[in-house]
Amino acid sequence: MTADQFLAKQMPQQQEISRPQVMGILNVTPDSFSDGGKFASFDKALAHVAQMISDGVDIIDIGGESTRPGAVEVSAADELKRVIPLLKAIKATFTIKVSIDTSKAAVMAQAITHGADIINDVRALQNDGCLAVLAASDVPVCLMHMQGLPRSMQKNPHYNDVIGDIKQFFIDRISVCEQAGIKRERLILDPGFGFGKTLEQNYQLLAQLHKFNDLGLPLLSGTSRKSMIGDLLARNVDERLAGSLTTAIIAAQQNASIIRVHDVKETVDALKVLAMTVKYQ
Ligand code: 7PM
Repeated sequence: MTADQFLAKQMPQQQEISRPQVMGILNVTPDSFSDGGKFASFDKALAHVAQMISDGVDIIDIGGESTRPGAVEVSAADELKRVIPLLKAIKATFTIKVSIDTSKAAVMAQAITHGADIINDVRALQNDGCLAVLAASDVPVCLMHMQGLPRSMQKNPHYNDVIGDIKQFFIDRISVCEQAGIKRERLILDPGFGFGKTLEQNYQLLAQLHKFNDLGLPLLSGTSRKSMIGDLLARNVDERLAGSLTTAIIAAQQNASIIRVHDVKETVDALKVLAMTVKYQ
């Protein structure tokens, strides 16, 4: 399946104009920053999924490894324990696309076996074995850009040209994927807001997201509740909704295909309002 086929709505409602798909974040790590502890248990996670579906989510993103700046690494065994039972339960209970946020080949392989619809890798398949696992499957994969590693990436981000450097990274990774047997049509690109970028670099990327459209692949934008909003506005994580919605709209206006968010209901509303204006442009 190509990423575009994956993203195509099966039967668009008559009044529903095209809008990006909303990816709802389901964090299952105990230390996840925004929903910390709140959805830690299995039942609460499933209840959160049910709520997001009722709020209009298109894809559920399950993250088992905290990628927070400064985070420590999690073992594959721990990640598998957190992610796979939840994936199985979601697939058994609901009809919804599920994305697995992982950088580990073993987790990718198990996730694909148990019905994951997309692999979301903040390390863009650079870890050992990941290319081979994806090549043996046909699921779409999101390649995210990150400068440095979570532990230290926010220390001193540097680019010659933030758009140009990230675009070159995408071109290189697309080529590596194709050589490994992963068709270009399966790829989704994500500039990785907050992953080794200053506040100014994050906003330049957001303003110029459209410059990645010439690569001809779907774009994913993930800014929800991030420091680029909190630091600009001096807001705590639970006070970043207005900022997050604004960034979602700015990304959608530049043809982003997937918007990754915590606040599904509000984002779907905002995107519906935007979509209603698109036909008159
Ligand atoms: C703590 C801090 C926990 C930051 C989690 C995060 C992205 C992602 C994440 C993204 C894609 C978050 C991040 N961010 N995957 N995973 N794109 N594709 O804010 O921007 O959710 S983790």
